[in-house]
Amino acid sequence: MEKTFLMVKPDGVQRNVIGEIVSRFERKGFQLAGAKLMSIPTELAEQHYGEHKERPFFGELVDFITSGPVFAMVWQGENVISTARQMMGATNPKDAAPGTIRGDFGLTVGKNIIHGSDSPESAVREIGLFFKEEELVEYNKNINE
Ligand code: FUP
Repeated sequence: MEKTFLMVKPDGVQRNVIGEIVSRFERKGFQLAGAKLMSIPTELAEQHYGEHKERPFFGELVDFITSGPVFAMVWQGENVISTARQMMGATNPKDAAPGTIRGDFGLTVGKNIIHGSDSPESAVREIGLFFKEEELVEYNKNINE
């Protein structure tokens, strides 16, 4: 079953929307496979955002994501990678449609509430960066049967 890595960023944790965000993915029909509240070490943040290393906002990105706890999650289900991205909305909350997570809760691109893997390759990479195999749980909720 397809899996993706989703993370409520420090601004989302501070704004008390962890529950709301988890609830949206649950109600959609996706299944939670792992989750933890954690502080991201600088080294992990730099690895996670490695593709942006040369961008001018890289330093701010790493500072922000390490500025407070995040809620890291693995979700699974049919087309979860692209559907979760749709549910998150555009990267810049000013362009994100109402009804999406960023459209409803975010204001600026620097603080856009949630991260989600953008491809099968980044999902595998990011799940591996944040979770050990034994932290992920396999169980059957019979949702789509
Ligand atoms: P997304 O995949 O939607 O998270 O977006 P990107 O991978 O393009 O960007 C990663 C993060 O960099 C975003 F969540 C916000 C931040 N960012 C900026 O701060 N400024 C920019 O101009 C672009 C992205």
